Amino acid sequence: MEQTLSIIKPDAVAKNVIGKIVDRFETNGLKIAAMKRVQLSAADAGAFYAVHAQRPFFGELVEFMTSGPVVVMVLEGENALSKNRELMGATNPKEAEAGTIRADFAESIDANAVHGSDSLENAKIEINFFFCGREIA
Ligand code: IDP
Ligand code: MG
Repeated sequence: MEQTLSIIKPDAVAKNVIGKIVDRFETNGLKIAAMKRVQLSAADAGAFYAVHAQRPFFGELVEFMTSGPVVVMVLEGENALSKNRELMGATNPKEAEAGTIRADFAESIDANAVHGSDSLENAKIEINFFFCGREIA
């Protein structure tokens, strides 16, 4: 069984579509093994996205990710990581395939509704960033 980290970003939380996004995961065979709603500080968002620190959009990304609460989840299931990436769609919602979360709920390349881990190694790091052992069940 694979685990991956998902975040419902501030734009989607503000649109009140948490349930609709969670439904995509459950309908497609992923289990919500952990879930909480949190307000990230700039330090939190900067640490979480440290891999992007040198990218030109890093400042905007931190600003956006702290603009309102997010919902962080551990998704669990067979091929959970690639299944989640598939359900998310492309980073730029304008390029995302029809029926994906980003095509249906996102407006722009920065405010793109969801985050998903990009490798099993990063998934482990990202899950540990947000959750302790007893919160994953
Ligand atoms: P991903 O979320 O599809 O894995 P990444 O390349 O890892 O995409 O980028 C992380 C996040 O940074 C994106 O989800 C998006 O919010 C933001 N981002 C990526 N590229 C741009 C850009 O060109 N301008 C503004 N924000 C961007
Ligand atoms: Mg990424």
